[in-house]
Amino acid sequence: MKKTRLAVSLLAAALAMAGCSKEAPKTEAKKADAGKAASALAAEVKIGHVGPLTGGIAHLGKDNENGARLAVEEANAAGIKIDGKEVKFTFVAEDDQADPKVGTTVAQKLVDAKVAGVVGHLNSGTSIPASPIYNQAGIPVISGSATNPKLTEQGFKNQFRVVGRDDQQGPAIASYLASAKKPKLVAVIDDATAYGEGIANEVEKTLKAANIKVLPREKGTDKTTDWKAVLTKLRGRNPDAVFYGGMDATGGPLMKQGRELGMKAVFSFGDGACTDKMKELAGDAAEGLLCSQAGIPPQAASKKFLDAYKKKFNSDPLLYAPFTYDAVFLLIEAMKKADSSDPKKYLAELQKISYTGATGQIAFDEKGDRKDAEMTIFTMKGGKIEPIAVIKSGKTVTYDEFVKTMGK
Ligand code: ABU
Repeated sequence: MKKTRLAVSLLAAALAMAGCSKEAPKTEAKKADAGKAASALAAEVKIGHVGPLTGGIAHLGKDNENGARLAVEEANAAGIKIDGKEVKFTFVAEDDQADPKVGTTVAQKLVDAKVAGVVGHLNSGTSIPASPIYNQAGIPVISGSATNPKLTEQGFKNQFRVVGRDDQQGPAIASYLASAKKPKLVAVIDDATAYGEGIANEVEKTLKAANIKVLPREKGTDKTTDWKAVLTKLRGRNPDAVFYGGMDATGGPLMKQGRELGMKAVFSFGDGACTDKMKELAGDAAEGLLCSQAGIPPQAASKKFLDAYKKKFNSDPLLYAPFTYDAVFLLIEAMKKADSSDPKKYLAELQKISYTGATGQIAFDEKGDRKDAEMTIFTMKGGKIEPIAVIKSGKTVTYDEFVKTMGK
């Protein structure tokens, strides 16, 4: 009896195993079918963003990243279809630490991750050395903040920017300084980066062309926060104005120490130091500074963008977040037009795009620069930078006049 029961159990086990092995191909086939169905429904497209997320200007990197991240989330919510498939955009964020070497390393990392497009880098000093890597890989890159002209002067057809250039921004802030403050002698300082040195050169050129005397150049680095030696030397020459080419992390201490040393000069800056952070870093000394941004002011961006940014991040954009937001949507718009996320196929659409974004009408010239980029001049008033004038196509209007033209 026992033997019979054992034989029955063994037979049942054998049949179960045989059943399993017959069932396996069916399950695998089902899985494969399900996979095919899913891939018809959704395709993953990676969008890279890169900027400094650590170090002295991490607040600016985060602002840029926020703009791009918001755009990716909105695009996913919109259920965009490309080549018949609903696309899931994946945001791949990298930290280049504002360091040229790290910039090239993370650029290669994004290429290896097979991103379809990149928004970044924040700095000209990282964007320029990273650009041949993206060019070699044929991946479209749009910077929302790098302003050194060289970036788009290398003949790379995949490189774009949605802000203006320092050969527009430098003359804009220098001309405004010259006409509003009428300095006779100006000190120019830079942080020895591609951006800082480049914009300082443009400012100096414009001032000299207006017959304004410029003192021999003084230099620091993008890490300098003790400017006392430089400023003590300059104080002896009693300049009417100072221009600093560099970022707010170093520009804030520069202005604070200048005032502490009793300098009465007008302090002026380019976009890297044209943020409310200057008040935090320089305190009351920041009052009255002049500075420029290479685009419309963030508060002039579309209401849709501003409301969504505030809702998501519980703060207002600091500097160029509306531009990185637009940069993501430019990549996606070009993909939609090409009906492909393959960089080889959608690049041509990006080159000829005409798109109305949060920062206005965007089209690129043959170099990849934004056509007709605005330049805005600001002053620090009551602890906030306030736009006072906008320059577009060589014409300067007050900010209030500009806002009227925007219908806001
Ligand atoms: N445009 C100001 C900061 C970014 C840059 O390095 O160009």
